[in-house]
Amino acid sequence: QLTLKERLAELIPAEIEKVKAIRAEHGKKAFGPVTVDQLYGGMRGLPALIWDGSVLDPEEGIRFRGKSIDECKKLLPAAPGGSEPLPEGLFWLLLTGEIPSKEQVTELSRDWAARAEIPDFVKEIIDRCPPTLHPMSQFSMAVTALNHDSAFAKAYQDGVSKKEYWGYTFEDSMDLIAKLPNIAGRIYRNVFGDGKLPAIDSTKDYSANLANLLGFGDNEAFVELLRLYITIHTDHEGGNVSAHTGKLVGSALSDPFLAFGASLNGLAGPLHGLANQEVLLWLRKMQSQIGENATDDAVKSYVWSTLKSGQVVPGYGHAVLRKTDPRYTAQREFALKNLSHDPLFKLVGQIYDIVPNILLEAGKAKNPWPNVDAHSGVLLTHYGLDQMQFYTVLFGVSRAFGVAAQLIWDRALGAPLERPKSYSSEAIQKMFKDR
Ligand code: CMX
Repeated sequence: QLTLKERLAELIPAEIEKVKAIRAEHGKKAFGPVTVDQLYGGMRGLPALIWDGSVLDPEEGIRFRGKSIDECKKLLPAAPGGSEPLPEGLFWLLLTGEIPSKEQVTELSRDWAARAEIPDFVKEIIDRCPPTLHPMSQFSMAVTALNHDSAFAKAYQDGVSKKEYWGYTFEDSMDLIAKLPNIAGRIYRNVFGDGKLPAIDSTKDYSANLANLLGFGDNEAFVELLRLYITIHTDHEGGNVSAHTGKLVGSALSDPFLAFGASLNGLAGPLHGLANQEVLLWLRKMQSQIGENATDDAVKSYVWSTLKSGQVVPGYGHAVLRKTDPRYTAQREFALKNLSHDPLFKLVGQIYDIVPNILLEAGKAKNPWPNVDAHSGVLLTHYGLDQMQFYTVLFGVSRAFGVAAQLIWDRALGAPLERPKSYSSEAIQKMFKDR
């Protein structure tokens, strides 16, 4: 059976030809008009990027290489005795468009375990962070520092040919993904525990090792949750802040550690990945104000008070989606199966029945439905991982899979430096003076 790198080496030449042919045939065709609103409005809907790994349909949600979350759950290999998909399989799918065999997935788990150790100086960087420094800042610092050993950066300095870029990017990406559990685990244990970490077990899968580093290795339900969690958080097409940042920074031929460090800083914003922390804070604040078994009316007036004080309802709305996020639904299904009586899960369900109507009535949000972040914290809290400042780190570990896959393909296809055009408001006024 081929390794992932061997299979990629087979696929790349045909893909290069495919892109050449598309550009030769369609290269000069237009997508349609670009409006001034799009320039001022966060480029919403602007066609600007190519990424085959995943595509987001506003109504249906994400598909990874054409496969819905439900299809991935059915098709991707699970751990022995488990039923959730292994994220190793999703990484294979993102990179190749193919479903790997059980053996290929096991080989990836083994490879990542073998690469998991982090350099001593990176351990020291993490250990010297004050526990008051947000885990995401610690995370991005540690990831950036991994560039010390970048195979790509070294090869570039040694004058390697462009044709070889993807191979070094692949090696760095594998190292990056492999080292994240040790980084995340160290941050978690330093900030919330006694700083002591168990060793990686080379016979276990990625999620089992991560769970163990966090102190939940004995809880098989939590391990299964992590497998699902990582799988659904990996990628969300190319334009979201973390994915696009990774691609943008990578386009300067910054190595995968530098590029993904930048992704993490974007993910750390409250309108993006930090929303999973914000949801839990918001729920806890709600409970402290209106009690644990609040009536619908009390919840409604709490939601309105959030909106009236000029804040967003975290976990609701989306820049592209216009329906309930299937990543939310996948987590809800997990909860129904494993923790249906959890009081906080019930509150999340109660909010689902209330918030969309209020957001519609308020009349601003284009999408009143929940996104992925509305649900994840409740599941983690159920198993005892209730330190919400850590939640976005887990999102970050997962997002590395998508960003890495994109970086590898960008280097394989020779993606150029990104450099869109910016305009001044004065130029816009002049340009459209008489139109
Ligand atoms: N609560 C209150 N107001 C909201 C809202 C929400 N959940 N979602 C959107 N709005 C408001 C916007 O703030 C905006 O207000 P202004 O006109 O005053 O600026 C208006 O509705 C229109 O916004 P939109 O076009 O519907 O949404 P955007 O594409 O601009 O932004 C997002 C999308 C996700 C940032 C926004 O819905 C939001 O802030 N949601 C809450 C934070 C959140 O859950 N983020 C996580 C997203 C998923 C992820 O990346 O992890």
